[in-house]
Amino acid sequence: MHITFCCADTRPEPWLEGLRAALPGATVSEWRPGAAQADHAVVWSPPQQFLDEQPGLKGLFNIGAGVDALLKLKLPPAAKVVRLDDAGMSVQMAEYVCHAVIRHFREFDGYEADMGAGRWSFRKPRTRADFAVGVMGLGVLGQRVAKALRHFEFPVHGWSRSAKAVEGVHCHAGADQFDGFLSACRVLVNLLPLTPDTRDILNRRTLSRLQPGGYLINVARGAHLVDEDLIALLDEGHLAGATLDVFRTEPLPAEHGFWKHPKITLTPHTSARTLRDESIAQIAGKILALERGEPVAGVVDPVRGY
Ligand code: NDP
Ligand code: OXD
Repeated sequence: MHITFCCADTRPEPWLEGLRAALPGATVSEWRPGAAQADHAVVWSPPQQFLDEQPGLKGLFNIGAGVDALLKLKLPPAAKVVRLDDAGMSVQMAEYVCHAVIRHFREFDGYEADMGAGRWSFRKPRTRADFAVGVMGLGVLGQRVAKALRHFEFPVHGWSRSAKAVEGVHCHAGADQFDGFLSACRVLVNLLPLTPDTRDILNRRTLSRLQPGGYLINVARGAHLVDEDLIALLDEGHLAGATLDVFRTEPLPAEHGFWKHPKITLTPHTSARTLRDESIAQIAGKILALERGEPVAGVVDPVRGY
């Protein structure tokens, strides 16, 4: 069996060594133009030339959870596209989102500014019940985040395409229940995949439906958010703030209005990093399962887009 590796912005050696150790019977090599046909590929943002030269691939293993960039390319006809299914990302996402929600709810930025200015001043405790959190996307990451938020006793709502039952979470589903979901929430967390249905979904109309003093946490993809609508709602005062980890253009261009906005907290697409060892173990296990003709989790439906 031949495994080829073609991942942008990723040092190949540790991945190649890890895959060789996990798949001792396989030949594992970094792709170069003109390389021989492989059986499976481990990829992140591969060039179209790679896919064109590997028409016989049986599996394309994306070393991330989101496949929006991959699905824009013309893929080998028989290849199953398989995304990372947690692989250590959900606990990171839960940490990140809970941190952002608590930082906002407990007004830690305000305390930091006060203490920095030598002011010993208390703020009135806020009521948790007034800070219902809505999680858009109740998949692998969204469910973990929703459950983590419940540990801190926030009211939690979730929204997905198909109906779900998650203990302690008010679940809403489908386009018909979207507006009701939004108006039940004050803090909104986006964990949707980027698809034609979800592009630009965070816009003036939808964000205006959040309760006054609303707060946005976008950890999914930059193209879910209409940037200028967010800035307008922050400046008009309907939204109190936002934490953004993902952007339409990454790295975020130096001139972008998000950088210096006083109500926006930024991180550089780091909320849930791909963990190499966990990812290699998961991908190797799935390659072996596919070779045995067994089903694997995380196979992408190219029509649905996730
Ligand atoms: P999943 O595929 O497990 O979950 C996706 C969820 O979104 C599902 O609940 C799905 O509904 C729901 N959904 C999809 N389309 C719609 C729609 N049109 N309307 C309502 N709900 C919809 O994905 P993951 O949880 O693993 O990952 C989510 C996203 O997080 C990734 O696609 C990626 O973009 C982003 N991500 C960001 C990272 C970062 O570092 N910032 C790291 C990792 C991921 P249903 O359950 O009914 O199918
Ligand atoms: C992912 C990501 O999709 O890193 O996994 O954004």
